[in-house]
Amino acid sequence: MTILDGKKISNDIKAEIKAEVDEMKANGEKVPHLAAIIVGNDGASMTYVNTKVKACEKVGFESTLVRMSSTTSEVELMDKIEKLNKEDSIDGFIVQLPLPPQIDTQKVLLAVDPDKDVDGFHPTNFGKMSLDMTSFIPATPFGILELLERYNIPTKGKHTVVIGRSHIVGRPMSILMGRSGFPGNSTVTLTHEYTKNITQITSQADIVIIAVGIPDFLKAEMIKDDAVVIDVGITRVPDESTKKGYVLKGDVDFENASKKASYITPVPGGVGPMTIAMLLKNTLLAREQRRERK
Ligand code: BQF
Repeated sequence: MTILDGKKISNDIKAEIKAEVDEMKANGEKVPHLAAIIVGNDGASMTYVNTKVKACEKVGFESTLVRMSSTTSEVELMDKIEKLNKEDSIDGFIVQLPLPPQIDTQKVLLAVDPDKDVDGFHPTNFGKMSLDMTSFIPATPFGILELLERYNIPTKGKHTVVIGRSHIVGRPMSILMGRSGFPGNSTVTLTHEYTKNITQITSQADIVIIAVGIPDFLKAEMIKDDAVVIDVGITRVPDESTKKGYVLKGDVDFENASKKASYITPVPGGVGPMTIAMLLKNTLLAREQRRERK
């Protein structure tokens, strides 16, 4: 069994990005600039967005954090998005999810300029991705592709089972694994909460990608010998014995499934760090595309 070391690979990617930024600087070019809007002060969301700002610093990007109160109206948020769309110094920006209930997330994501949509959540980018056109690929699915590629894990003709149909992970992942090329060329099954006899399906999977947010959902008994297991879950479970007061739990019963799997991602240190690295990658691509356009 090989552990897919997302922490290490993400550091490799960050070093590659930093080298490109250093070259941009040496050539007197503008460096990539990422902005993030966070609405409210949810603990996990603040952690995520701070991780992103720190990652920008590490690779030499400029970053701007826009903090808005939890009582922000949809109109106020839309105004801010319009400003970032127009602001020439910003190459890409994200709206940290989830948003408070008074705000319509779909409407907000539609307002982001697709050329600055480094999260790849705008329908234009989702459509382009589905049609094999150049687009921003959502950071988590992009990170999973990158892990499969860098560990040279065969995907052609394999049966990939994706568990969970979220717009951010499961749905795009199911599309990407079925595209032509590597990683891709998989036969894909997308399962969700109404799927009957899920064990019968997962037992036939060469690759299982799970993103449901339910700790220990995938048991060793549900996978076949030598399956590749990608765990996207990152649930905070209260734990008084730790400094933070919680531990991160994946969707996979790692202790037992790891004995059966050929490759498996840990939590933490698997897919999570890859998400951050690929957000940076998308921001670098956004800068390069904007540079070419003018
Ligand atoms: C790690 C996210 C659910 C909802 C909104 C490193 C992250 C997580 C784990 C991280 C996530 C999850 C992010 C680890 C960003 C991934 O070491 O295992 C990094 O920061 N993530 C997000 O921005 O919004 C979310 C999950």
